[in-house]
Amino acid sequence: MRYTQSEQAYKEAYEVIPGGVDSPVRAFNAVEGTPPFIERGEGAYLYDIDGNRYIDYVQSWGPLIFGHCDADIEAAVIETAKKGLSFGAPTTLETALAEEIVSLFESIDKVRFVNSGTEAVMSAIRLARGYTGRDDIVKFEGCYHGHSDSLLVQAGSGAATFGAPSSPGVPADLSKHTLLARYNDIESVKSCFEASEGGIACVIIEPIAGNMGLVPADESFLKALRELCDTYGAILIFDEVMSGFRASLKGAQGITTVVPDMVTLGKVIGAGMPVGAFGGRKEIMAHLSPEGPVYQAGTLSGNPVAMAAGLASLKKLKANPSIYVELSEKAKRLVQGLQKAAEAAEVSMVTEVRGSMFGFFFSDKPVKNFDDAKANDQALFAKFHRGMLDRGVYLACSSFETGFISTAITDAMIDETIKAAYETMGEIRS
Ligand code: KE4
Repeated sequence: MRYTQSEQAYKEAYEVIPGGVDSPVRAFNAVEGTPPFIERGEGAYLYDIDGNRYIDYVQSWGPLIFGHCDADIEAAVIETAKKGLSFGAPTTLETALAEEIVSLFESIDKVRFVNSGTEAVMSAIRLARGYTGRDDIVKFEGCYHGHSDSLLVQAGSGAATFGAPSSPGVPADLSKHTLLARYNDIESVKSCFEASEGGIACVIIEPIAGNMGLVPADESFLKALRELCDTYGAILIFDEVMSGFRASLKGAQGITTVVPDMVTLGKVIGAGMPVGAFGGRKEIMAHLSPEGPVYQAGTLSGNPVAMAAGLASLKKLKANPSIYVELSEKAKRLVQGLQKAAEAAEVSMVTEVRGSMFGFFFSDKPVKNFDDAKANDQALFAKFHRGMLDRGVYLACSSFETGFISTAITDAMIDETIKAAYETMGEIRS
């Protein structure tokens, strides 16, 4: 593979955009080499500006479950855009997409659209705090919920469960209201509830974590979390920005029996256009402006072109829910092949699949939380990522991300990917 055009493009981008990218992970800092600059996508493939073609297992970090340039979604976008891009006024497209979401999620009576997952989570946290009158919240190490201040928090010093800023610019006076617990560890959550003086407004969790690699929550843990929130009157928020419409037609809620009080969504519901959403029980959502006192707003919230894209995507998914069986079978075959390729090179690999989501760690033990995830061989992952890229396979550029199968990915492409994995592992270990 030649990357000369991308290398030049990166230099030029770096002059005018911090780090040359508009989102940090795209800089390839966790792996090797320069990020390819993408010219276009088509079906399962990405094409970069050097003319290289890749099988795309990232799909814009999840939104493109039908691959690139899906004809139905493209037609909906073009048809809607011809009527105008934005009005700042209500449209029936928002109602239609809201009705689709409400019809699928038992936990959602009403939903509000925003422009990103970050905005959805930030707004849901504010609503939970406004509804309960409490300031403290609980999140889990290794879960990512976007970059709003209350969520850019890492575990505090010592045994303290109180959060400390994970980024400069986040006031300690704010992050102290975010308590940190360990994923799949209910005792650590109990410690947070006991440590909070003013009470916990909400617990937010990725019920299928996709931002420390793919690490699903144990069903028993989610049940215990539900009970704990009920005991203390705290709101349980499932952040399904990634798992929504990816783990199943109902996200993690199509797999677990636990029902949250609020849900955040994104990615697939915009089909590649900027859309986030937060919803929940009507008595909670009634506190949101203009019905209630908790303020939240957005110029482009519910943008009609974005709504049309999301609606086209959801309608296709609802019309053919067996898609998830097919995508999951492909995901399982892929990770089994990757694992065999690793073992052929005498390297340990553990894998995970949930619906169309897949993950793998270069590790010899199960990954149940962020500490386990951090123990994976990240240097080996970086080499593997580069070797696969050089063989036309575009994997997530961090071992703390999740891979995705789209309907455009064929069995032949899975075979090609597994072959590339054997070659790459052989090369690395030679
Ligand atoms: P956005 O603000 O990036 O639309 O959504 C934030 C977010 C919230 N919740 C979950 C569970 C998420 O996975 C995300 C964003 N996911 C990352 C991928 N791990 C987006 C990629 C990026 O940051 O560039």
